Amino acid sequence: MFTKKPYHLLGWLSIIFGVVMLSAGCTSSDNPPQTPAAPSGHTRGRIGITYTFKVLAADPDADNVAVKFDWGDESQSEWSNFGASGDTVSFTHSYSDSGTYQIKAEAKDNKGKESDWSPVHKIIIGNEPFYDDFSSYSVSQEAPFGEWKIAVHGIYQIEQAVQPDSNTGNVLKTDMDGDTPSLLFIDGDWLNDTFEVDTKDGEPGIYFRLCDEGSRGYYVTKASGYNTSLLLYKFAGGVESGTKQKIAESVGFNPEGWWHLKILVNGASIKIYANDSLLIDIVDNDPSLSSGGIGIGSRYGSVHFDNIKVEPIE
Ligand SMILES: [Ca+2]
Ligand SMILES: [Ca+2]
Repeated sequence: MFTKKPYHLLGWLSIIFGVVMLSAGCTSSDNPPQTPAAPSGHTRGRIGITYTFKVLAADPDADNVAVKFDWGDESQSEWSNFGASGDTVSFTHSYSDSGTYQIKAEAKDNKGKESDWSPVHKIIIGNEPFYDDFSSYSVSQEAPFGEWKIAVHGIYQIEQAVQPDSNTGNVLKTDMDGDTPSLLFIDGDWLNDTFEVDTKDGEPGIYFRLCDEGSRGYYVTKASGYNTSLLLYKFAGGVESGTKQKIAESVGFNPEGWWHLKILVNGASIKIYANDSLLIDIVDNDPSLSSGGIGIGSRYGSVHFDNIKVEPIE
């Protein structure tokens, strides 16, 4: 039919050409936002507590972007307000049941184009125990791995070594970055619990009730050299340059090789056992540090860790 009426063919061709040009114009001027990276935030929490999760949203055309979260409990957030491309957007959420939830986010630009869903961030709700013997990582692997996140830059590497049980296996070696103490942590929210670690060498930092992404909390360390003691500090404003306050000390503590630390926190009571001896037993009533995460790192020199265990007290 077009051959009989060539002017119709020309008309159709010009329409098709116009549509192709129009859509080419659209795709070059409005691409969807980049698929966001997995949201960040707590990996462990408790029922009914509100936690903050963050995601960075960016658009290749530098359009303003809004973000929406899927909380993994069959609920989603509203879209956020539009903000500048490259901004980090925060949302809060609480869970009403225990379980493991997969949190993801998507972005849309102010022209209505939506990104794909991000990879998921997992959170375990319900005051669950935690255990890590580092066997699930590969030798020479460096943190972050598993649920461990870096709060302060340093060296965190899986090594093969003789473990506390005398068998050869994976342990974690942490070291300082220049003069700065290192801190690797689990962004959990345990209330009352026992926290146990095996450690050897150097002066470890063993942190508990960590809040604000590891920037404040308690830590235990061992002083070696001229003074040998087990020390308990409270710190705020980061372990690198913030304030610290010594709240307990047990002198004459100088173990050889692997030693076992157990911290029992229950309300304001803090009991610290080293190789099963109760060395520190104090009450520190501080409502701003009533729950939080755990951490390990080097206060001085190179330190080894194995068999990290947290068990909530019901
Ligand atoms: Ca765009
Ligand atoms: Ca191990």
